[in-house]
Formats: sequence, structure tokens, C-alpha cells
Amino acid sequence: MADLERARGLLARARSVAVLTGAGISAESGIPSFRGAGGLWKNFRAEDLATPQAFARNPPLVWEWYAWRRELIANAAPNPAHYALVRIEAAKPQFTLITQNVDGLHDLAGSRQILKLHGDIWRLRCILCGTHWDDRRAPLPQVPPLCACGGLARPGVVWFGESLPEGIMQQAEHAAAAADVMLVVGTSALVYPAAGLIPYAKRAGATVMEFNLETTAFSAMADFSFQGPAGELLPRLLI
Ligand code: BJW
Ligand code: ZN
Repeated sequence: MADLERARGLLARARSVAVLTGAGISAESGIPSFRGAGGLWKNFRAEDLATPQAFARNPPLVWEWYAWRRELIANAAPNPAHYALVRIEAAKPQFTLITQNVDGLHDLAGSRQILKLHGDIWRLRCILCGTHWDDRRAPLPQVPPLCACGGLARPGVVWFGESLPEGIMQQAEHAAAAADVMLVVGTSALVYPAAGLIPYAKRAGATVMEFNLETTAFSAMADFSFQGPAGELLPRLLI
């Protein structure tokens, strides 16, 4: 693919790289994405479950979904796409990995500079006293889990209508604005403010390279739009 050769050359010359990842990068690790084939759990859409309203209405249902995902993730390993990003980070003076994923596979692969826009599935937070803690047990001994204070715990993730972690968008925008190259990997780019980072980087002068099984609303804006599995495409970007 001549385009991939060109993209590889541009990436090799870039000093500052930002990456935006979504659920598709973990699909080849066996973790289902939210939208598209295999994206439904018991006929619920992410928009039906990943909301504070859904949790308030039916905590056991929402926790059942998270407990199922925690077990899948606990048994999953990073794939060649995660590892390719680790190698790119090692080669660049400036590198920021902005992820919408809560699965922790970038950490496990060895990426260091990670901004987790939507939180972490291993984090729990008490809805009564606000305490938060990490619990990597899968299965959890009790679902829904409770805090020491007796309050109900929730997953430490960001649901629709909730704010992202304090200050994180500023850091992500800073990385996007400074980037010579932005890699956009395995995201439908339908969820904001994350998706807004793509035009933000482009306007600031970055070369945008998209890697996805399908085209997205941002494919036309991207300088390169590669269709295929991230686990096969990203390693081919490396020299
Ligand atoms: C492969 C592949 C392979 C497969 N290789 N590719 C502006 C406009 C309109 C709406 C809004 C707006 N600003 C804010 C909103 C509201 C809302 C929103 O965006 N709604 C949209 C649905 C329209 N956003 C929010 O509410 C956000 N908060 C916010 O804005 O706060 C300010 C505010 C507060 C109060 C009021 C108003 C504003 C928060 C968003 C939180 C999203 N949370 C979730 C759940 C996280 C926890 C969890 O994981 O359980 O985040 S939802 C879900 O979607 C999850 C994901 O991170 C996110 C994005 O999905 P992603 O990663 O793109 O996955 P998919 O499945 O959609 O796509 C996978 C892609 O991979 C596909 O394209 C495949 O083709 C591809 N693929 N296999 C390469 N092998
Ligand atoms: Zn508590």
C-alpha cells in the first residue's frame, strides 16, 4: 500500500505524536466494542446502560454488564496494535496516548503517557461517601459491590452526561494542538468531547491518520484513512 509507505515516512519524521484510541483497538484482544457487530449486550445499547439514569434505575443490571466486561478484560491481553503504540512512544520526544477505553490494556502493554478520558473499569467509587479505590478482582465477590460505609459502589468510569476527569480535556487538547501527527485508532468518533480532538488536531496542523475497519464521519477530513484491523495495520507503520 503506497499510502501506508507515505504515512510511515511522515510518522518517522514527526517529533510530536498524539494518538486517540477507542474500543476497536481492543477488539482483537477479544473485547467487544460498543457499536457495530457484537456491540450489543443482551440487546442493550451503550447509551441504555452507560448513564447515571440507568444506574439509578437499576444498579444490578448495570453492574451485571460491568461484571461481565471485567471478566472478559481480566482474561484478555494486549494485541500487536497496543504494542505498536508502545514502540512509537519510545521513539518520540513528545507522545500522548489519549484513550476512551477503560480496559487498561494500554497500561498492560507498557504505554506510559496515557490520558484516560473515560476512566478505568478497575476503579470503584462509593456513591454515598465518594471514596474511591481499585479492585481488580474478577469475578467480584459481591455484585453490586458495597463501600466500607455501606454505600453502593459504582464503576469509576464516565457515563453520558457526566464530566470527564478534571483537567483531562485541557491536557488532551494541548497534546492534539502540539502534534505533528495524530493517529486515530478504532473509534467510531461518535462520542464527544473525545471525537472533537480529531478536527482540533487537524486545524492545529497535524497530519491525521485514521485506522478503522470502517469509514467514520472523520475519514474524509483525515489525511490518511486506512481500512483494516488495527492489529495488522499499526505494526506496519513501524520501520
Ligand atoms: C476496529 C476494529 C479493529 C472494530 N481494528 N478498528 C456534542 C455533540 C453531541 C453530543 C454531545 C456533544 N458533547 C457532549 C455530548 C453528549 C455525549 C455524547 O457524545 N453523545 C453522543 C452519543 C452524541 N457526551 C457526553 O455525555 C460526555 N460528557 C460530556 O460531554 O460532559 C460534558 C457535559 C456534561 C453534562 C451535560 C452535557 C455535557 C461523556 C461521554 C462518556 C462516554 N462513556 C462511554 C462509557 C465509558 C465507560 C465504559 O466503558 O463502560 O464511553 S460510552 C462508550 O462510547 C465508551 C467509549 O469510550 C465511547 C466511544 O466509543 P468507541 O471507543 O468509539 O467505540 P465504538 O464501539 O463506538 O467504535 C469502535 C470502532 O472500532 C468502530 O468504528 C469499528 O469499526 C472499529 N473497529 N474493530 C480497527 N480490529
Ligand atoms: Zn462509602
